[in-house]
Amino acid sequence: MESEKNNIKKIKKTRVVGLILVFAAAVLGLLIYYLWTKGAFIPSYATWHNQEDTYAIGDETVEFSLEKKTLKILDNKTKELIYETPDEWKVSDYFYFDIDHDDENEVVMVVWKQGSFGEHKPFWHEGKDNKWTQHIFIYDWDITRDNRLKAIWMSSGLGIKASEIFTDEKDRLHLIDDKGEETVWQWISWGLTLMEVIPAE
Ligand SMILES: [Ca+2]
Repeated sequence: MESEKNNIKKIKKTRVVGLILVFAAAVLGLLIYYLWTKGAFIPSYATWHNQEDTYAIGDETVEFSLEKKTLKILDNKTKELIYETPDEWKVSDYFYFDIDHDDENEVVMVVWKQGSFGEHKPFWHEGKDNKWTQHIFIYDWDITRDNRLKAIWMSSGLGIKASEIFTDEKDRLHLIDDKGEETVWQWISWGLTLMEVIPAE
């Protein structure tokens, strides 16, 4: 009788421990998922910049502020927020220069986001498109828009592990990957074209 009671106690205890473990695993899973959506597992080769610049564009003077992976554009006088990148985007760097050689500067952002293709997942791509990938987004400055930015070129996932990106005097983009290999990209007729590969030293 006593041993039967003990057995029942043991079974109950095992059930409680089992439930606690299931609960803990669920909480851990939710925590990992939450951190994942916040970009906590973006690869460590990503280099995050904080930067502020002021530009006179047309009749406006605006402030660009990149901080905590968010790019904001503000009216320099009133400090009114003109544009802010969505929370789902993590901005590692940005540039304001004439990438397409039309004598007007573009806003170029280096963005980490979940999903390589956004709304335009190609039909041949199977499975979920929710990995964190690195993108280059290019915008014209458009005074007729409240947020001033008109998207002209949005890359899908780069496929290069770009650790650093910089511009040169020919308005080209240089990408340095996690192994030190450098690629040079130039706007030719539409979009960026690979011009040169400089191997790592
Ligand atoms: Ca331009």
